Amino acid sequence: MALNKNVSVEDFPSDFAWGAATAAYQIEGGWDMDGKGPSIWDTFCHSKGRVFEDHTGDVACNSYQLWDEDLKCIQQLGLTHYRLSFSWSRLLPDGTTRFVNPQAVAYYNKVIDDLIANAVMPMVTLNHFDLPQALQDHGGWKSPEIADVFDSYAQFCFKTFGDRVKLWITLNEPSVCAKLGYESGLFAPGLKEPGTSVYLVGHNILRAHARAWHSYNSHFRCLQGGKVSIALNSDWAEPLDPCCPEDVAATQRYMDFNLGWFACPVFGTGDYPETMKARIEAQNLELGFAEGERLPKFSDDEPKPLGTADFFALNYYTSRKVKDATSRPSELSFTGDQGAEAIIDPSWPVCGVSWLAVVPEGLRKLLKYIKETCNNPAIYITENGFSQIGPVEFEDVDRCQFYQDVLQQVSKAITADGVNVRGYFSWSLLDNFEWSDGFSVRFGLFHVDFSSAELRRTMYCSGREYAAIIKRYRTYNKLDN
Ligand code: GBH
Repeated sequence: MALNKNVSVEDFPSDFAWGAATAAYQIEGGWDMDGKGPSIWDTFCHSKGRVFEDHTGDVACNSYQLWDEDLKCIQQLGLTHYRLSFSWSRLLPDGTTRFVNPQAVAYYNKVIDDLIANAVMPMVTLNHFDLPQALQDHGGWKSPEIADVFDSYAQFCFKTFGDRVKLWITLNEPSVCAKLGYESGLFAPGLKEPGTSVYLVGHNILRAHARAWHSYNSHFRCLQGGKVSIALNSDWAEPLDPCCPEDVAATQRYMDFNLGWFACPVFGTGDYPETMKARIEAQNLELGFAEGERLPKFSDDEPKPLGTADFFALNYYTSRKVKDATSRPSELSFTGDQGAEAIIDPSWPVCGVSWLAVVPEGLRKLLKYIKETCNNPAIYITENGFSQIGPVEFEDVDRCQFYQDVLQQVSKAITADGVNVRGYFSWSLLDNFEWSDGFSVRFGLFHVDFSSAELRRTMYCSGREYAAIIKRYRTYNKLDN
């Protein structure tokens, strides 16, 4: 089947970021090498029955020792930007600045210097799910002290790497961290405390992020001139029955409970969405909680989250149809509070994992929604991708078509909807450790042969496709001469 090639590279601004993304625990391996402390994902994977076939990130793509191979992949794609995350417990083994691991500093210095020597801008996420275990032992994201500890870690990173790193993401996907880590327990630390911890965790993440942004703003921005944000993931949602007012309201609640939970405090009103506060209050009454319980309030005695992002960092994967669920018996859970059921439209193709319905046009609609509800921010799409499962297909035509389609949607958002999209990062550079799915799900532009000792990287057809788009863009903008 011939590909429908439709990306018009001339629609993208001449300083657009063409990137790919990874995360430390998913690629690095070297889980206890050179003085690294354990993270909650080390603990989680080492206890049986948590992850698909008990896979672990002990070795993963071994990027800790094979960074040179990753760099070759980045060069082959012609990326202008690379998004990576630091392993907090590699840099600070017990999570605090009491002890700094010099070998970790040397490793990330080399990565950053090599990127810059190749004219690739690093975008660094300070923490992508892998909280130091030592901090989990003190309550992790449930502990109010975590905001200060994170701030110290962030300041240490700004001080050490900020002369060269100009794009920072404090934390990745707070809603996933809170919901999967503390509500469903599918991700580390694996706690199942539905309807309660999820809001406390979300709150402390916002507090931690706000502190780090303020630290950057007061002590580093002037000298280093970089930008700081937090990566928020969101589905795009539409009512199952657009003529049913309850479904329409439920759809707004779904957006508010997922995106608005973090976007409203940072980009909007400075507080949680009204729909969220109202539903949780109503449920509190029904379930015998006191007024104001469960969803914390922002205190006047510390930095507020409003305005603490220099751009919008969006991770988009999929879309949902939404149906009202408020008439169901009250249940103590995040979904119960949300009062909305999310459904995959049967006409949408699903790639690899069951949650990933492929809806490229949802990205364009979501970008427009963010423009309209978040004050027209500069937006980097910090993750977006397509997975494969089962026998490896090097000629991954569906993924090739996906990148064509999704980038066409981004170009329409820019040209037709006037959204200020500044960059696009494919998830992911490499096949890697896909959290609770282990190595069974492959998101890479490069295949990694996990059965070979060398962990050989081989470009998929979709990698060539993405490289060709970037090449056309570079030629059009005369970036290579
Ligand atoms: C991203 O999250 C992560 O940032 C990245 O590390 C990851 O590799 C990538 O997705 C691909 O998965 O098991 O039914 O409860 C995207 C948001 C949230 C989507 C969790 C999948 C699990 C659904 N993800 N969700 S379920």
